[in-house]
Amino acid sequence: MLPRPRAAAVGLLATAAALGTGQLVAGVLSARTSPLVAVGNTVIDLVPEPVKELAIGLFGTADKVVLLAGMTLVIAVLAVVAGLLSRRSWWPGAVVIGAFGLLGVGAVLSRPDLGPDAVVAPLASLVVGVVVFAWLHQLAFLEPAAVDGERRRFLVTSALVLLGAGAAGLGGGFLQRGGDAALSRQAAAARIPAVPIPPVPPGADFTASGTPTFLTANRDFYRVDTALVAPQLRAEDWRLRLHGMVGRELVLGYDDLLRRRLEARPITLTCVSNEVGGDLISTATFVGVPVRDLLLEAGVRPGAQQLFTTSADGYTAGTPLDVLLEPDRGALLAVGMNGEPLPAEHGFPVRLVVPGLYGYVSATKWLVDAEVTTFDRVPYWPRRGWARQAPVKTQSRIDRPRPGASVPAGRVVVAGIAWAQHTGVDRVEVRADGGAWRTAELATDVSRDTWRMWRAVLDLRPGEHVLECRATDRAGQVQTAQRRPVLPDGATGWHQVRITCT
Ligand SMILES: Nc1nc2c(c(=O)[nH]1)N[C@H]1C(S)=C(S)[C@@H](COP(=O)(O)O)O[C@H]1N2
Ligand SMILES: [Mo]
Repeated sequence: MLPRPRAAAVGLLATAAALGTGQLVAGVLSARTSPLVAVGNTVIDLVPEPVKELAIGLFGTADKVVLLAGMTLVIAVLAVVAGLLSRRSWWPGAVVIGAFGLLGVGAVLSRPDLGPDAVVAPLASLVVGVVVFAWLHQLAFLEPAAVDGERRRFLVTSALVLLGAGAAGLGGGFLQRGGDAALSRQAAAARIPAVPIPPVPPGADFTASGTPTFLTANRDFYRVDTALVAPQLRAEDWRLRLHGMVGRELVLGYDDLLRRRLEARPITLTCVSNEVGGDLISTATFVGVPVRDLLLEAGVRPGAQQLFTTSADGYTAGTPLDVLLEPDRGALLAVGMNGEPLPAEHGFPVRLVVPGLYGYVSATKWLVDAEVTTFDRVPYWPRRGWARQAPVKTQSRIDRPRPGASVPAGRVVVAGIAWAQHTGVDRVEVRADGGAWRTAELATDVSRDTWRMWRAVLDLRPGEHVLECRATDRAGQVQTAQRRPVLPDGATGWHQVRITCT
């Protein structure tokens, strides 16, 4: 019988070799065919809604790292189990690893965005996993006569397998991060015509008092999507078909877009999964082609209700056409973000942005198809219980003092953000301990499509206090106190922050 540590090592090493191979082959072919990524993406699509919500609520933009770490742990445990099952003979473990490989093949085949040729990476992974397992297993048995030499041979081979797997995995990961896509993005920077970008007026934020900056740097911009790795597209290959209930179908390449009238607009994007007080909200200046121009050119036929958009990875969203066709809505097919081509994580080469609607009904990244259709076609999130219509709710958040902070009693500066995209923020009020509301000072107004910073000074006695804020939008709607969860169309309620004054 194999000693336990040796059996476990055989399982772990064979699995590492399998995963490394999968990553490498997928790096050469396409990142999304990596069995690891495909299984992860399948997990994302299959986990029940409450779990997903919890994950986004707990980990926010780090949810992907957490998922990958969890998967690694599960895989490592199964690899050890495979090894331990094979203490006598090689085949039980090989069967476990093979079954595991089949899971990868199945995951890749079930992806809506991948064809049958995508099985190459998971198949290579499966074969390497089983072969390496059988081979290491054979080496792992020690001939009593030649114990030392055999042990060294097993250790050296193991080390080489580990090195090879690591190199393949890293190399694959590097390739997957998109050599070609990254080059294409660099080239795009020079091709996007200079559009006059409205400067952010002085006084648009209160960063000195603890609010975010008015524009969010691209690397700090919140990220929410169902893609474990961002699709790596080249602008040169990009095509968008605008079709369905239209008079004339349009097929557009990246350069066709760039030749059109481009607009630059500061827009605050918000995720419907943003809890009261949450940080799934950011602002950028987007540059792109007005969606309305394209819809008018294609000619929307009577009876059409939504623009059903599909991303390169199969994700879908439905945006109400009456919103997109409003003369002053300002929806864009965006190519630029804060003076750069869209980053890969934010949809390079082209995404949709629509002021005033939560991202899941309006902000399709890696956009490749747009169909004018009725509400009969149900997109990704509404199929999972989320609303079809999702205007952003008037909300506000306290950024300073932080929850649990201890501050000197007396004059306490309270600062934060408020948003009511496409309506605009008219007023923000703050209070302590359920007392009288105090009207906050508002930062310079930039646009009704962006957030607005605010601050106020409260006079607080020593002891514990609960701070609350509420916004009023320009339609006169006061942010409701009623606490509602994010599902199905966005959280409501007042943000409360507990602090201690000393
Ligand atoms: N292709 C694709 N586009 C997508 C999503 C997605 O999962 N896939 N998520 C949407 C959601 S829920 C939000 S809130 C916004 C977030 O955009 P960001 O990641 O650029 O902040 O993208 C939207 N566009
Ligand atoms: Mo979202």
